[in-house]
Amino acid sequence: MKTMKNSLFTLILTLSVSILAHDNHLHGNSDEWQIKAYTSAAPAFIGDHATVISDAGKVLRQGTNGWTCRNLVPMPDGGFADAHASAAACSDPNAVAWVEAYIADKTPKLESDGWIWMKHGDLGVDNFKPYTDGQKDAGHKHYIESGAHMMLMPKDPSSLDGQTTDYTTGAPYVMFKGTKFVHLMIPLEGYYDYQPEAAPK
Ligand SMILES: [Cu+2]
Repeated sequence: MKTMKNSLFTLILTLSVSILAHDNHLHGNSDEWQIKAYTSAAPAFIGDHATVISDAGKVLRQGTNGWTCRNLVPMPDGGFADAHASAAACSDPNAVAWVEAYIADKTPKLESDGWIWMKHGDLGVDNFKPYTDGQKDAGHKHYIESGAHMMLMPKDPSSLDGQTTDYTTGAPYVMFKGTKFVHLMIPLEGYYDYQPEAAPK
């Protein structure tokens, strides 16, 4: 009887541990999951040496190359469904200043142009309206759910004046034109995976 109780206890313990481990894996909220998801927004030769910030703002890993990887949208209860939903991004120091300005709704002040890698894409925005992140079904006219891309965050917003805002040609295009958050989107392979109807015909 004692042995049976013991083995039942062991079974229940094993089951709970594996359910918990599975849960973390599915919901993308463990430190390990966050490091993997966020750093893989850049090529490994950058992501592997980058600092990683958790959703809670904690440094999960100190990097050595000046790049910082983190999520750009807040984590929902239970964690992210996948890296795409987290808007994982790896930014150089100038782009970090841009991201902080966007979060705080302040005018970005950059020392030089900044760069951001987003190989997992994100849940999208209206190309002309800041702070429409993830509002896919809100009826925005120029909503684009991005696949893999890079972004150039300009020190001088007027440097992008001559560039197109058309996101359906595959060429680099301007996002948030006429606002303090204007920047250049650079589509990479797979950019239109989440919105094939916007892809070049
Ligand atoms: Cu953008």
